[in-house]
Amino acid sequence: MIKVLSIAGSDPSGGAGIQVDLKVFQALGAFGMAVPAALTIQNSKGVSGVHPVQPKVLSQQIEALLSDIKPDAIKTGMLLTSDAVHAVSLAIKKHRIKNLIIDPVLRSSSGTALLYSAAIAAFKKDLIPQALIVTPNIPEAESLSGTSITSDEDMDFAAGAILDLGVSYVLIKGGHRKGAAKDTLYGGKTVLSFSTPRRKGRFHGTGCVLSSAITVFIARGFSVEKAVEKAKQVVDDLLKTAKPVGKSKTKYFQFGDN
Ligand code: PXL
Repeated sequence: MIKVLSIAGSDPSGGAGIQVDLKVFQALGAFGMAVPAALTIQNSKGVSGVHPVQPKVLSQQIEALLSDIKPDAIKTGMLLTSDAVHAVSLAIKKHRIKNLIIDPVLRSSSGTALLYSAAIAAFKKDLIPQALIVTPNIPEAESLSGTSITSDEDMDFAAGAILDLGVSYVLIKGGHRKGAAKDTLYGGKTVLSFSTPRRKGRFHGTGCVLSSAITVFIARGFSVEKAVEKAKQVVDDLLKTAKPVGKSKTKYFQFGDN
């Protein structure tokens, strides 16, 4: 049995955060676990509020789990506060977690901060160096690297700056740029690009689904290169069947026969 854990925000609408992470874990045949690090108030129209989980409660949730069950891989998503970043960083260090996948969630599509800017320094210093792979989109890569990205060369430079934080791999997701959805993986022997067709519409939770799928494939023992390639294919297949669930046109990923 493959066991995986998500430490991330709660999205009650089921499209992102720990809710969709668990759906991905289930769909890919892993035993999924989830610790909420923060709560969001949201529906298909966007996020209207965020609320931290008390740092002590967050630590206790993680400690209760990790003192009992050893996950084959852990992912983190929305952490919101520097207290949460510290709590997660300490637990990852204490339990010597090697397969750590970080989705460096900074903002929702509607613009709400999902990691406060005051927490970014601790995130870069304490958490990112412990990760096997971090999966920023372009704005997140800009924040983490402190550079701006308008060209492929800028992206290479930003990736170098993020690798310098001490993480082994960085996957920069190009979905925010024009053309095909091209993601680029840095940190291995060569730089690898993965392109899938751009699918029509606005989607909710794409980054969460990608990082959760990577987490399962890493837990199964695939190389980072292969895990990213397989996860990217999983996301592209799910994009084809995504559909709106609420009053907005934003499409949500569907698992099984909905
Ligand atoms: O997709 C980013 C994201 C991650 N985690 C949670 C979210 C969102 C976006 O809204 O709500 C909990």
